[in-house]
Amino acid sequence: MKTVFVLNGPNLNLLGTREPAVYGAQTLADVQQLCAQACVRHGLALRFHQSNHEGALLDWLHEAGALHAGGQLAGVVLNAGAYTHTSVALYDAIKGTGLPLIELHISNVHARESFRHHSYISPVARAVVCGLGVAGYGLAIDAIAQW
Ligand code: CA2
Repeated sequence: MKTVFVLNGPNLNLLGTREPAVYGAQTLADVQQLCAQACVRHGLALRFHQSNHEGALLDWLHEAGALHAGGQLAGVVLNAGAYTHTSVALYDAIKGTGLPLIELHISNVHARESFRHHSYISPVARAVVCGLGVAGYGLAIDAIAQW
């Protein structure tokens, strides 16, 4: 059974507690459940994580990279939060490991502040899902299951 990593960056632990107009009312636990259901549908194992620390995200990307090298990875869904717009380190990790990865944003970042329009992840992502709310997580896993 191949594994899907779903990685969530800074402040996404606050999902469902504030800014419901932007991010919706569902919590990160709801998102984890939605991802687990999508993985069951496709016969995939799930690793679901959130951290407010860039280094933790890097460590999980490296772990996913090791699984990828061993042919045991289905793909990665990464919502890097604000690190999307700042992190050369995440760019380097994804590029260096050759990870098959979908960049995900709950909100439509292009309809928001201009500092959210640039992404260090997009050039090294296979696809970008943005603006579909938390439903995007399930759709991203559906896409990975077809790779
Ligand atoms: O739309 C997305 O998924 C984002 O990746 C979310 C990030 C933001 O910095 C990106 O530009 C777009 C922020 C996550 C913060 O999540 C919160 C949720 C509820 C309350 C406060 C923050």
